[in-house]
Amino acid sequence: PTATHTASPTALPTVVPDRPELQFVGDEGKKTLWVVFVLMVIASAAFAALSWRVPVNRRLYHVITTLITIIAALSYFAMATGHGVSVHTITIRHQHDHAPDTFTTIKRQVFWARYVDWTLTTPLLLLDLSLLAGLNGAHILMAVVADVIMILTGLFAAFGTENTPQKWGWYTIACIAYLVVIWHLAVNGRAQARAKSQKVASFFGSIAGFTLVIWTAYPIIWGIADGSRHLSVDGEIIAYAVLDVLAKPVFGTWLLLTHANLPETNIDLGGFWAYGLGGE
Ligand code: RET
Repeated sequence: PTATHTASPTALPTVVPDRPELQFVGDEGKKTLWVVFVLMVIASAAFAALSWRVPVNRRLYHVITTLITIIAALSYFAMATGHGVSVHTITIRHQHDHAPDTFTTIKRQVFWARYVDWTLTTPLLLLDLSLLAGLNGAHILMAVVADVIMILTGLFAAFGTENTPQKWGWYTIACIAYLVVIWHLAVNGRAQARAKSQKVASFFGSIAGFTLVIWTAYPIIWGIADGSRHLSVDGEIIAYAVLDVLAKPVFGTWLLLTHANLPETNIDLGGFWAYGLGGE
């Protein structure tokens, strides 16, 4: 019996990797990145054009929303041209009953440009929603900081080392930060919106609900793609592309068109925003 249980390199079971060892972007992924870049440019131009039809003191949502798609366009340009990406080496441990553990390595591209984009655009999206609800400054600041923590710790998780608490530890912290964001919007935001008017409350309920569904898909995609590496790099690009188009251009169009017909959503800015405008 001892002979059969002696681990010798030749007796090791052949390791058949269940995931490809090289995970890089393909043609499908590259094409998708270019398509989304173009969509973000078109959305930016459309939002800017919409803003010219309203006086400056009613352009706050237009400015925020246009910045969101401009930043996304820049990030997609970077990714489409091969910038903002690093190769991450992942060591996978295989456990065997009667032999020492074996290891295989995977090399996978991680597009960190996304996290730069999200660090800037998700706070702006939250600002849109917070202003719509009429959230106060204290709640807005806490929601925005929790959101930035969520994205940055998500970035650390993406480059975390396997088989250490790094990866899933950071992921857990990011999820907790996400819950803080949801709490601010779902509980405080909803209460504030209700205090404004019935129409604002009902619109906020719809667009914040839409946002909640779309945003929640991101950590799920992350878990399948960057977490367990079961989604190819192209699959990941396509999944995020669909979500990004819904979260930015579709969200923005809905917000700006509704705002145009719902005067209660307007924020009285005064101060520096309208400085020099006189009575415009
Ligand atoms: C990560 C991974 C760590 C856990 C969580 C995440 C959440 C990301 C979200 C991203 C939203 C992005 C949007 C982009 C706009 O186009 C970082 C994926 C919770 C919610 C709305």
